[in-house]
Amino acid sequence: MYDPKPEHKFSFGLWTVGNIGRDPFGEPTRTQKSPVEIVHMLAEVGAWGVNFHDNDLVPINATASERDQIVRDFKQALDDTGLVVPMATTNLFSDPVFRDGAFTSNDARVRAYALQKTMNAIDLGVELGATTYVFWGGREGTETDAGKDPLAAGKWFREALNFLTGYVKDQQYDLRFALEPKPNEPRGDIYLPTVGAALAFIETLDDSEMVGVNPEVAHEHMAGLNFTHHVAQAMDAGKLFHIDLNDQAFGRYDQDFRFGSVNLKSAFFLVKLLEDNGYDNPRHFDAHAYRSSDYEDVKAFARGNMRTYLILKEKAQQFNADAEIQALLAEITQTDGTVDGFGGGFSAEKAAALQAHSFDRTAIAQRGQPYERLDQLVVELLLGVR
Ligand code: GLT
Ligand code: MN
Ligand code: MN
Repeated sequence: MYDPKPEHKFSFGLWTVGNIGRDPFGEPTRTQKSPVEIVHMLAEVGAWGVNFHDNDLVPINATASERDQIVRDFKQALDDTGLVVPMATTNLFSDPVFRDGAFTSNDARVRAYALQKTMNAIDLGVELGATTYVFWGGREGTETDAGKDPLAAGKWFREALNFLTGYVKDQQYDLRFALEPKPNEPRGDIYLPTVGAALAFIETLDDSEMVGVNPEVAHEHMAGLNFTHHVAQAMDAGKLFHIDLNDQAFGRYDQDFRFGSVNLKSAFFLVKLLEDNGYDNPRHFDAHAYRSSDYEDVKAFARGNMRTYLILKEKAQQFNADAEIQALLAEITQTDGTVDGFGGGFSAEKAAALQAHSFDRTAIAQRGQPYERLDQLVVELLLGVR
């Protein structure tokens, strides 16, 4: 009953299950798998979709004929397995040319090259079926603010996105953009560090209706923030085009752990938010297995992400059906009807009536708020004793 199905839209990047366990201190611990092998591995564990950066699939130095062969083989693997490509993105961070950023590099040639590389990568993504295009600006930032004007950087970033939505429209592609914020790493500070910053920036774009966000659990947690609240704000704005699910201890580097492996309770409230509100875009696990894992364990990792999500989804249904929990919620939110007339939009009459209304502040402050009881019920639900 916790088996993944296509309707769950569970996806993985080639770079997630394909992660070879390299870190800043150590060499790879797993051998490199080809994109075709990774597609088959994802099919074996029951995933629905596979995402990629241009260079996860086509090496940066590939010739045109090598590219075509790689794309043919990849399409064949998709056909053989039934996997789809919901999302694609550009690697604008690995090559040394991007050491000072891509769209926000101080070097105009780098900014132009980043546009060229992204247009080519958009073509590749669309050719393979992608309808969401992610922008994670890992190198868009600084170590020292002595060398880059943050206002100029914001202007360049905006110009780049305006150029690229123009390109998508000109090509008549069915493609939306999703900006993925992160506060730092690999840069000392990354521009547009949080979901809120990205949402505000999007409203300044020429084609803002084509641009949403791709929030990642780990990235808001790195900033010490409540991920669920940020996702809710994105949903409220109609901008939750995609989501990167994983987990992360607060205050650490970007750990990209298996979904639900660290902060189970936050994971529960996140799944509940998504499921209660009919989220229907891809659920991407942007995570990787521990460096100590072999590929059998990588498969266990991949299955674990999806299984935990589905278990939490069931727990959310249980929460909604639990009479005691619902009674407490009703008690917490119940009103006595005395202020019903003040809700909704402004009117001069309402304002006058509200100003004339007398509140028994002391009585209101004494009303019970049984959040301890409620939270303990959630804990017991999650611990499986309810
Ligand atoms: C990189 C990053 C992720 C982004 C990927 C998309 S690449 O692994 O840490 O959070 O989603 O560029
Ligand atoms: Mn991450
Ligand atoms: Mn991510």
